[in-house]
Amino acid sequence: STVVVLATTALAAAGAMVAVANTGPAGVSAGDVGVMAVEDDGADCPVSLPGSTASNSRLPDPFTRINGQRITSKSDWRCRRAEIRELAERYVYGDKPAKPSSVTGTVTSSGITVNVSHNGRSSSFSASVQLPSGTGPFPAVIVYGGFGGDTATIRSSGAAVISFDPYSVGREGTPRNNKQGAFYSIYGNTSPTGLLMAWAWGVSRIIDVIESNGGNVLRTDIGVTGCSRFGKGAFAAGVFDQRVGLTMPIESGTAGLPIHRGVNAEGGQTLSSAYGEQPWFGDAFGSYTGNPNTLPIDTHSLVSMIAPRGLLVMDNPHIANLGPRSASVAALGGAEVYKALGAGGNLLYHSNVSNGTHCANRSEWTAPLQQAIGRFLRNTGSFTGGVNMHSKATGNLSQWRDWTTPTLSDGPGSTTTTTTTTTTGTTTTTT
Ligand code: MCU
Repeated sequence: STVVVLATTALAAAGAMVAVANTGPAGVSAGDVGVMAVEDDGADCPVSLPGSTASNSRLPDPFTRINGQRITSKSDWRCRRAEIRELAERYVYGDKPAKPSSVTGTVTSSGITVNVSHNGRSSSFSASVQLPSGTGPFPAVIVYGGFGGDTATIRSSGAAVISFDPYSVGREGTPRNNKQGAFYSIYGNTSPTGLLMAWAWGVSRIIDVIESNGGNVLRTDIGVTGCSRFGKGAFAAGVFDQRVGLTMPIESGTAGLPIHRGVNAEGGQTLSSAYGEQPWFGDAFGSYTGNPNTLPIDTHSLVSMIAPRGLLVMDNPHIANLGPRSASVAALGGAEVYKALGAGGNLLYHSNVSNGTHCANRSEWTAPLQQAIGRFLRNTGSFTGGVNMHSKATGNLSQWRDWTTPTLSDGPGSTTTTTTTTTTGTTTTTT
């Protein structure tokens, strides 16, 4: 049994005060879509990051903790996931700060405004809304850039479309030491957090406003989608906010789904090219573009962070630059966590499309999109998960892993964590 005492002041300063013990779900039933009421259900988990990492040419085992122990129970996943989150922030994306001290705004049938202030700084941004027909409050899909997602099908499936301009939160075309946009107005222009995480933070703040002010217009059944660089963004948004019930990255390419360890060799956009093209990745990733084997996670770990929530990956096997084989390996690797949690049917990787035009609307994706919105945002109908790969780009997970998938028990895990906040401090007890 270990006891970790964290200083109350540090937590309060981070805006992350934990008031209630939250041990999460004891396990995930097959019908569970895993949406949480909070952005980060594992915020109270104790995580000690490693000082250095070993090189591993295969995908790191998602089921093995930083301390080397494998998890044994579904309830263990919550705090193992929190480790992956911390690693992803530190090595790949940069930190996503907890909810700012003030987030206010409005929701109407045509738009959302978001006003944020924190530590004496404030910023705001807005997004437009298009409702489906019928009576609200409606679920909603946040569409990065307003394009790339099949917005007509989203609306005819009963969900609103929120057109989010990610550049209002994190602009492209700036040097890393002078980042711009609503996120950087709050956290500083030299913040090492990259654009993908800044954009994800913007999505989380939109969800905050829907939570507090959605009224009869929108409810917090939230999907997120986007194509290409906005597919990279939509993926990160779903990874880092557990209130997102349906994540739908389209043709995301490097810095999105494709495994870092495979994308250069496959002929996709190289890691260094993506790192240099825009500050999408966090600044810290610059040390790993030439040696991804030393990263303690890979993108399959990010897929696993979405589990057991709905995930529909749409990819294009006809453009080598997108690294579609490496993207399928990430989905296959992450799917092992979905399966271990009893939710293998909640993920679909679909690249079986004939039209090779980048970011085209594709008829092959209409039915999966309709089903996903029904199942994960409207709680109606069923969703067929799995892998539907085009023969042009078929990943093979067995070449990429040296671990097996455990049978996780439903009972209490090998550790249980409880957090109690008192006037003298926050105590996290792990037994
Ligand atoms: C696939 O996403 C990106 C790609 O990483 C970039 O190299 C290229 O410039 O733009 C793509 C994109 O966002 O297209 C719309």
